[in-house]
Amino acid sequence: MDTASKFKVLLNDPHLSPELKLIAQKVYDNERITFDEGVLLYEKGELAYLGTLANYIREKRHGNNTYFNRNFHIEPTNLCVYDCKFCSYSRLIKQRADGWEYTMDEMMDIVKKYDNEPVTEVHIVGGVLPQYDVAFYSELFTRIKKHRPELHVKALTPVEYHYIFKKAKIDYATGMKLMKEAGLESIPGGGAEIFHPEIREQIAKDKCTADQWLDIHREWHKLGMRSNATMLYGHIEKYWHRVDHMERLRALQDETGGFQTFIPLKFRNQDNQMSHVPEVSVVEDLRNYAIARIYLDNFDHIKAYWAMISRTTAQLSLNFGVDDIDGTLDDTTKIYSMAGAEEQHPAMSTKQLVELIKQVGRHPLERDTLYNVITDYNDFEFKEELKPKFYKLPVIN
Ligand code: V47
Ligand code: SF4
Repeated sequence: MDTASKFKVLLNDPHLSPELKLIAQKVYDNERITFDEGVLLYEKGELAYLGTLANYIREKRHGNNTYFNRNFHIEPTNLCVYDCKFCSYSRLIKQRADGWEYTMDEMMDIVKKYDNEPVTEVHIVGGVLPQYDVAFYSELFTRIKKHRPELHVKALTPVEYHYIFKKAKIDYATGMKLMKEAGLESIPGGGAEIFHPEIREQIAKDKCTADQWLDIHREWHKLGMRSNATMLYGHIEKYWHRVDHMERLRALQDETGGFQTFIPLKFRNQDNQMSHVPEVSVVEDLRNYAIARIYLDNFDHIKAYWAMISRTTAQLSLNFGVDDIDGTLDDTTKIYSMAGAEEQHPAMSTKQLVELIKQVGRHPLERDTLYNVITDYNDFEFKEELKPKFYKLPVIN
């Protein structure tokens, strides 16, 4: 049965409660759901029901298309002046010897190691330290673009921007303009966590507030630029905090249209100050993807970060609203493996990722950061297995 027929069966299901039927009808009619309806979906929506709604939206927007891009990460440091309770980095500032703090040249060495690799994006994000200031990052972006002009620089979050602009005594609009002039091309979705102060003050005290996070994205969008948004879910927040989070994003997206992708990030509890908080189930992960797809009606893409949730959950997510998988990775991303991600050395070759997508009947497309399609892998013949590479990174003591 195709997705639209499944939807019709659901609309005629005599066992479905009137409230859930009303929401289903709204989705069918392409109408926006309210805050209270979002909470109701979390409280009452069963997996199969949510999957039918989310998959309907997903296939209406993207058919079977499933996007991925080839990027690499630079984490400038794993030390941080902030003390987010969920973060494996925050405790390290007290044991500075266990950390790394890359110099500009060391970061450029990482970029150069990918010179002959078909990557299209560098994703730069890590801890916050005073030596990484406006001048440092401006020079880094400029040097990367000079070295490899076609490499898209997706870097830093409002957490870093708020910190460095405050130190430089410049406002967000001026700061983001300077970053753009230096070579920054988009902003990743990190640092959002949970916006509501009731939760934010407990898990991410002192770093930028929700309004500051949103203001920095707003200023960036005003420059005609794009960014992503995340939500760290499945810890001490209640369902309505998740809806509040998505509501704030949906409102800003109505205003600017600058967000490309929403990435729900599952809280992992290893080696951080919230290790006593249990992790949520895979069913909850899938329900959460589905509700995000339904609630964020003005976001084009919902992305699953496979290294964090396992390959199998990533495959399942493609039936629960997700149309984008991040990504072919090497082992340069430490923040998740340190927090207990499924994959301690997240690495997947393009061929493996393409197979993973095809196994569940979807159509793999390599995209660039702005979702221009680079290669259609549906009928692509791989001549040789491109093995993921493990690069040894310099360790700074
Ligand atoms: O903001 C930290 C999260 C984020 C944990 O934009 C944790 O394309 C779970 O934002 N359990 C940074 N999550 C990563 C990020 C991201 C990732 C992939 C793609 C994109 C994109 C953005 O990592 C942080 C925080 O929410 N994080 N610790 C943890 N224990
Ligand atoms: Fe620092 Fe980010 Fe970790 Fe918070 S989540 S401690 S801001 S690296």
